[in-house]
Amino acid sequence: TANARQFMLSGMTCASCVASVEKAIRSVPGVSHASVNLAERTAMVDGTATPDMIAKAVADSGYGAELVE
Ligand code: 9UX
Repeated sequence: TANARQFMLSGMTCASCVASVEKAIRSVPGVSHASVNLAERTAMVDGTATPDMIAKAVADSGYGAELVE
């Protein structure tokens, strides 16, 4: 997809964490699609939101996200 970015996530234990992280990422203005993979501890995010905005939203929810360059 256009402008897809991948993040490595930390702090997720269960499927409810996945829902929380997805909700946090989807709340960021400019995010058009976000999906979290619990097994791989990754998030794929589409849209115009900056990596910093996404990382901050995840951190504010109690988890960690780092852009995979
Ligand atoms: Mo599951 Mo995640 O009981 O913060 S919601 S570990």
